[in-house]
Amino acid sequence: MDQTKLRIAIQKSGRLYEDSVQLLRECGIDLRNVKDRLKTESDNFPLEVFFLRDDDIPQYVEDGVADIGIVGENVLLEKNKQAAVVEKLGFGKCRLSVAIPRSMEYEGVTSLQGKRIATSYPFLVNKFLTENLVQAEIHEISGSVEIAPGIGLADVVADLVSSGSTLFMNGLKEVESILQSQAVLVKNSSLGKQQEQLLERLLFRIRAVKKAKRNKYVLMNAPNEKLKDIISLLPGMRSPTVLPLAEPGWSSVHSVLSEDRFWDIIEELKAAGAEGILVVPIEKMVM
Ligand code: PRT
Ligand code: ZN
Repeated sequence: MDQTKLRIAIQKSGRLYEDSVQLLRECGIDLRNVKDRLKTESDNFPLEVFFLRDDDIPQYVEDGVADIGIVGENVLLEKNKQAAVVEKLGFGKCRLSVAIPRSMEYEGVTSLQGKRIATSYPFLVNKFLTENLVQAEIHEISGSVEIAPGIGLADVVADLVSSGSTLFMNGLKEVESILQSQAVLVKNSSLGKQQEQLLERLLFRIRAVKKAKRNKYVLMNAPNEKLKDIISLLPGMRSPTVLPLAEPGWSSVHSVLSEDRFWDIIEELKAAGAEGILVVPIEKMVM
């Protein structure tokens, strides 16, 4: 086997597949033949990609069959394997929650005492119950957990939720959140030196892509007499770029804005006299 390659395990199909492949592509890593393959290699980065069921990824990374992997924190923690989180990736966000029939009385976790809980996450649910000193019966089922109360298999469920519409459609309501989850990059605990170096290169790119997504490039026209006020509103990487326009008395101001205060700042810029504001996505941000 070629030791100079970094081997990454990603989901073969499902909710994390598209975002995982897209992230690698945004990192400038060419991946061809990704459809219905067990593995593929990149031509322009020493990366080998294994396509697996998400449940198997923590084990593969713990065993070192893959050096790194992309998996949901929910799966990583449920499997309880030795794979360290190196980066949160910002997609696949969901929570593991306890949900009960809408008609059931609920006065806090003690209401779960003696109940039958259907879940695909027995380890995490058991931990939650233990921490809360509640005894309940866990029924492990692998899919369609939300129908369990309706068919009499369980009293309540603990399942992943994102919009909440699946619970709603099944007459359930969320009462406890056990875990907040998103996709993470994990690594084997004893990577070789070359693999560590390749991982550093990959991480550098992932961070540049993530940072770019959180920021926008903004261009606007400003009358020169208002420049001082406008510039004071802009954070920018160092300071904004100011260029004269063909029309005397006007300038073009360029800056980078982060999404947290984006709309507030745009409104303030308008109020301060900026015109023709253009907002452009940024592809990569290397600091
Ligand atoms: O075949 P494989 O085993 O690889 O895939 P899988 O079927 O086990 O997993 P998949 O593809 O469904 O999900 C992969 C990962 O996506 C999960 O482990 C989570 O980390 C993440 N994720 C994010 C979700 C959700 N959001 C999500 N909403 N996984 C599942 N759901 C399900 C949930 O179980 C419920 O049935 O979607 C339904 C609820 O969605 P809402 O929007 O109605 O609340
Ligand atoms: Zn799975």
